[in-house]
Amino acid sequence: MARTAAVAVAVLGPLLWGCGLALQGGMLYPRESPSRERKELGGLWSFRADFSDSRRQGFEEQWYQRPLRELGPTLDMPVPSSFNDVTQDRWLRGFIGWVWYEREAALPQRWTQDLRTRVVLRIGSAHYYAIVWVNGVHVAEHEGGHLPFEVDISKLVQVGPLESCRITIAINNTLTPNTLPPGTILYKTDTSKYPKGYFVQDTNFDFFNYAGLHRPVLLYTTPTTYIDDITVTTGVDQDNGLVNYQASVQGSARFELAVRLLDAEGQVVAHHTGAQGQLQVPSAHLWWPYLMHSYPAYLYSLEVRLTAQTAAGPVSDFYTLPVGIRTVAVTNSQFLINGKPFYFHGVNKHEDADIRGKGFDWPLLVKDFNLLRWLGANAFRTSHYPYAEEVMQLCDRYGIVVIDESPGVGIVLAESFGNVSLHHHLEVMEELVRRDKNHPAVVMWSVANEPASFLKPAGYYFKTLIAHTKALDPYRPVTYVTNSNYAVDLGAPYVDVICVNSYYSWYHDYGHLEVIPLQLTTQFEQWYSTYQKPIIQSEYGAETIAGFHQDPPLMFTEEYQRRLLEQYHLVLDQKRREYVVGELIWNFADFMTDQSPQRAMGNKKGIFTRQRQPKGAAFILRERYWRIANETKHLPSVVKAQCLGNSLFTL
Ligand code: GCB
Repeated sequence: MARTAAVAVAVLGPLLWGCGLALQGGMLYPRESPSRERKELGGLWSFRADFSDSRRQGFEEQWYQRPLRELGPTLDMPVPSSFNDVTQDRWLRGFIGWVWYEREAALPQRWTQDLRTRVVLRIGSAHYYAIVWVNGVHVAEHEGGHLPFEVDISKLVQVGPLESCRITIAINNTLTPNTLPPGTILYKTDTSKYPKGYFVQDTNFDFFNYAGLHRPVLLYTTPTTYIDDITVTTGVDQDNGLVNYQASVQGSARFELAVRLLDAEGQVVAHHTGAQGQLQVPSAHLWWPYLMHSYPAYLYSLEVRLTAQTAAGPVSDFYTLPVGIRTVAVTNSQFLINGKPFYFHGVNKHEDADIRGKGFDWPLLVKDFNLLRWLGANAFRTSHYPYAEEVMQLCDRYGIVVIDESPGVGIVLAESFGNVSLHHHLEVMEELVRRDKNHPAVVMWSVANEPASFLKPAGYYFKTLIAHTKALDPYRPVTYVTNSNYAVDLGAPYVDVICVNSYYSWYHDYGHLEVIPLQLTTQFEQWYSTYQKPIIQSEYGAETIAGFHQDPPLMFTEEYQRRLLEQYHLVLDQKRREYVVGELIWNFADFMTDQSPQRAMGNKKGIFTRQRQPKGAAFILRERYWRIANETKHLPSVVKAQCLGNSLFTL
């Protein structure tokens, strides 16, 4: 963004720096049930960006007090979507500061009149800092652009005859050294070069800082006494599946809980009563990753039924949680799922597409999963922030294993390793684990990507962050992704798996593909001899403009991308027999970045274009991933035959 306006962070300060909201509530994904309803608030919202120099006009004029359209011009803005690419306004595309969203929501009569109903407003993601008002009353604030937050608005809507309510959300996309990801507002003060008040947002990450209401906004109901949270962990004892559950209830201390576990055919296989317990499932179907079993991604349903006595009479609440029974473990050279060695052959993704930016979109999501399965990918990393909950649900259903990453990307300034940042980072990990803990697909947490982990405070920072994450979830390994030198990575002693990014023959030794085998071998051997931990090649790749061809290969052509991959694969094929447990290509698809001379309309390292069409490299990887899947010997013979015959495989 470049615009003459004295924004800024100093002025926004009191609102931006007030992090430290204690986690409240379990944040169970809103599902319909006999006791719960939901109402999507997607569609067109009224929208206005606050272009005033101070960016505070909206607060000064209290834009939340009256309908936005009564206070000035508004735009139609689709939700969910980023706002940046939807209009023809170049200032809005790069806008930094507060934008305002508003819409009226019609309310079913029962919601406003039945005082035993609890009405909750849930926002899937508002990037980056959000303040929410309902009918002009301040109800919530949230810091962080990639995780959901919600607020009970029953008291505001149960106030006599009311047919609708007005929801106003102000969102600020400014990134500071203490946000996640961090950023800096740079004021350009040389008046011979820049107009007065000129500033830009500087960041240390390689994707466009899209902003807006990126994920579904919805209202849902529960009874006033309700199931607030469920935590499930699973184990395997010989043939028995073990499902440990713990449920928490809000609204009454006098309640009973009954729990049933149903198999995929709807048959009850175990039951229990009480707020916690262990269900034993004889001859359990385990949750296996895609291509590792003839019936991958087996899901049971955990039905939780609450009955409570309240002053207003008896109340019931029902919630059903999908459950996959599986175990995860790490040795010094293997990653084990259900006790069997698992090799990650997959991709890194981004939430990114034309027009909608980071906005959630079902057609795009289903297309991406179809491409992953076509490719024979069994895993991806949520580079570089948590993805929508609906993505995690599809991973559970299709058996796509996930390395679930926090938005800790671009932590390079000393200030971003201080206590304020660390405190926020710990809180974000709490929000992430709270949201994703029950997904069988999630097998590892990644707390950061490419931090300056050679800086002195990084040792304490990662020791604390990883210990905290393990305390939150003792059942999953924890890592962060490094591009550091193996000898001076101060966080590496604390991770369970070394995830390393490298771009040989791309960011150096331009064009010299022949040096890759030596350099990559050295990389693996040095990391392994220093730490004796399993290693994942968590990024590698080459910028490739679809349709550029040259043989012998030159950089940016499809041929170069293919040859570079092949050089990496020579070494990966040796080392995966030793201690390398995975390879994730950078990137699944081309994606938008800030403008710079290094980026031609975004990052083009995708094996698919931004429109999800394959480049030549996609076919190389497809052949490879299916071949590796075959080697594991778990693949059912019919799938094997299709794969070996290279016939078009669709599931
Ligand atoms: C990296 C980063 C990723 C970039 C990629 C690249 O190491 O983790 O965010 O996009 O390199 O293409 O340079």
